[in-house]
Amino acid sequence: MERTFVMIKPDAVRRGLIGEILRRFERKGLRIVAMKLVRMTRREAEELYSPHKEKPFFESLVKFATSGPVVVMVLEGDSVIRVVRNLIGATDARKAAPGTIRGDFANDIEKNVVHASDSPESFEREHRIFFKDDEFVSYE
Ligand code: 3AN
Repeated sequence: MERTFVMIKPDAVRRGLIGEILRRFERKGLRIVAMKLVRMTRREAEELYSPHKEKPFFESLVKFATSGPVVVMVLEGDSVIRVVRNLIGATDARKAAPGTIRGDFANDIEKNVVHASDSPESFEREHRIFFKDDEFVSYE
């Protein structure tokens, strides 16, 4: 079974959207196998967004990610990386399809409500920033 790392960003937490976003993952049949509310450190944000280190928006992104609490989680399911990317919609929320999380709840490329891994390699790197192996819970 595949796993993916998901983060509910500070804009969504601030707006009271945690439940709404989790509801969409649960009703799709994805299983939450680890989850917590954290205030990310600057170091963690820099590691999470390290592929964008050279981009002009990097500093702004790190500031935003550390501006308030986030919910980090690991979801499990068949093809879950692709499935969650489809559920959240395009990076630029102004172009995200209606019915997707970003399409329905955001209208900005930076404050776009949710992050999810885009590949198994990203999942490996990203989830290790926040979770140890003994924090996963298996259940039927
Ligand atoms: P995604 O989150 O859809 O995988 P990435 O990995 O390309 O998108 O970008 C990571 C984050 O960087 C995005 N969620 C968004 O907040 C921010 N970002 C990406 N492109 C831009 C941009 N052109 N201007 C500002 N922020 C951006």
